[in-house]
Amino acid sequence: MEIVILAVVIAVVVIGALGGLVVGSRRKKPLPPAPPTTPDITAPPAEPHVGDEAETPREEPRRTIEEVDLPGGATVVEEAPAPPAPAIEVPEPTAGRLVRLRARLSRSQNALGKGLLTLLSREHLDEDTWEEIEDTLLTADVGVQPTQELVERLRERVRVLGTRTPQELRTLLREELLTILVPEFDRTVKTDSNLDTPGIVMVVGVNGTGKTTTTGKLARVLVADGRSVVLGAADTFRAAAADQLQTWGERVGARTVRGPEGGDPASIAFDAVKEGIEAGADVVLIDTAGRLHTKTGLMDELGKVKRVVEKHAPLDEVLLVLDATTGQNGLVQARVFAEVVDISGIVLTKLDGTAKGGIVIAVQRELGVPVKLIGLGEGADDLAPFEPEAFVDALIGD
Ligand SMILES: Nc1nc2c(ncn2[C@@H]2O[C@H](COP(=O)(O)OP(=O)(O)OP(=O)(O)O)[C@@H](O)[C@H]2O)c(=O)[nH]1
Ligand SMILES: [Mg+2]
Repeated sequence: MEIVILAVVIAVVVIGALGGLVVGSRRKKPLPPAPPTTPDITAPPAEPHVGDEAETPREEPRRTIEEVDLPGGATVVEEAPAPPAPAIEVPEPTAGRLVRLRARLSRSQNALGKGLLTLLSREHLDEDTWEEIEDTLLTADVGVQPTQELVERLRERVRVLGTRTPQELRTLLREELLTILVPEFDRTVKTDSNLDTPGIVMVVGVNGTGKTTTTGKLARVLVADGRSVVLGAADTFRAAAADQLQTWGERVGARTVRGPEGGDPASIAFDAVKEGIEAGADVVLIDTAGRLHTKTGLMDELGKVKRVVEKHAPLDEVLLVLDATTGQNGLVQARVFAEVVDISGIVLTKLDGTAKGGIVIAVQRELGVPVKLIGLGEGADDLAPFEPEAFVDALIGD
């Protein structure tokens, strides 16, 4: 009897324990790694499976420029499918940018204008004073030839003027600085092709001058103006270079054509233009690797990039990016680049960080090519069209 009771007790305990285990295991079983009861709201609607994930980016249709919502565009996306696509920025309009950024220019350049005005206001403009004026201009990298011309003209006009009020001197200096900046240069960045193909712009220069940044900023300017842009990452020295450009592009919805690290830059540039043509883009911007003008091999490579791209269509604009802080060495660079790729415009960067704004005058003189854009900071919209009048006003104040 006792054995029977014991057996029953054991049976009950065992069944209970088993039941518990079963329940316990039942409780555990419905908890797979990704519980269906708490759907991941960030997951794309297509519900990719673990194995699919690696494939997804490749399978996805690549984002094309047509999908970009241009400012003022007619299409408004009503549905809110929440794919975690990066928000596309709408860059600032370019009109009046130099005026907005003028404070930066005057901060760094004011010394030049103020210095000149102070010297010119001296009661006796003797030989020493004129020499000081010359030195001030030379220190600001205006260059020997333009400095001499400027001083000669000022001397002559001051002599003719006789008495001089501060206002007269200011007007005089303003006019002469403006003249030496050649205001009649056409400074529009040519991004329109006369053909059926997109406008093609190539950006060149020595290392670290701001080519990629400028290309990115320029893409923003174009997108803000309602143009569609394809970027070509023809800097294959470092994968990071293409990433850097692509990041700029993604911010405004421009796609980037890139190739393998160490690949042939000419073929990437060629592909970028091909892509631009196929996509019906308005402009293709080609960023190139920084190269020292003294390295003939690299300079030849740049010449090749140009020739290969021109199998599609002629380049509409070749922008040489010069770092304003490098001073006179920039002129030597400019000369060599101009020989190899026929520069059509100059971008002077980092003018926010130097008092040597005179390089604008010197470089235009040296190449006979206009400064078209100036960089006034690292911010995305810190690129301005170069306007001689606004520049001179920043130098000497209104
Ligand atoms: N202050 C200031 N910094 C600038 C300006 N333009 C570019 N830079 C900075 O200069 C540095 C170099 O810029 P990049 O655009 O990478 O130069 P890069 O010519 O493409 O360089 P490489 O491709 O290595 O030859 C970055 O830190 C930029 O933010 C400018 O106008 N003002
Ligand atoms: Mg670069």
